[in-house]
Amino acid sequence: MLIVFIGPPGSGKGTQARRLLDYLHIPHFSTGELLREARASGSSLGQMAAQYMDQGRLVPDALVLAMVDEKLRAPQYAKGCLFDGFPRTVPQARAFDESLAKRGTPLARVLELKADNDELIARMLRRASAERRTDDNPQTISHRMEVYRQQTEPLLDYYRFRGILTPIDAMGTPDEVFERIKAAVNKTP
Ligand code: B4P
Repeated sequence: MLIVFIGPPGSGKGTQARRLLDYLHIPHFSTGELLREARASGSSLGQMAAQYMDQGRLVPDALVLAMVDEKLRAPQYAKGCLFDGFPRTVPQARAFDESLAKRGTPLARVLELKADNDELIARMLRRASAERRTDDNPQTISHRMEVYRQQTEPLLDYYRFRGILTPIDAMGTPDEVFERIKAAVNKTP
């Protein structure tokens, strides 16, 4: 089963992906985590990506797609996967579709996590003090929200049109949100 999580920063993509992978026993593929790992490794990709991430901008499609293409060749992703934070733009979604068509593995479901702006900001500010992520500061957070509206929200129509988009209320505790996600996944053919 191939599942995609789409949602604004702070909506719980990473949080819920970790729960769902334990439930479905499929691997987790987070472009945010891969980019943070690339950055920590000091690779040229990581250094380039860091400049965008620290400003709250999306890493350019060509860089992300090259990284995804290489990583997705690993056999562990052949049967099923939970994509968290990818695709994030319409060009990424189109390239992703082409690659899935070649593999003969269509997307089963796209889950859209929805939460109020004030709650999203509060969550990221709490994470800022706990984890010290370089992109969790008030200025960058507000830019990331704007980038989501401009560059990622158009993807919702792309998947809604195909009948595979399910909105999930991401307000409430992580356990409450996870119950809604499980219900949506269990209805997926
Ligand atoms: P991501 O790593 O995807 O980060 P994010 O959008 O902030 O979401 P994340 O998954 O980390 O947070 P979550 O909502 O779970 O991306 C970071 C950056 O990488 C992007 O800005 C971009 O620059 C780059 N990037 C990544 N993918 C890319 C792509 N495909 N193309 C281009 N660039 C890309 O949780 C946030 C906090 O809320 C946590 O502390 C969590 O504990 C808390 N929380 C979650 N659910 C909660 C709940 N129900 N109640 C209370 N707190 C909750």
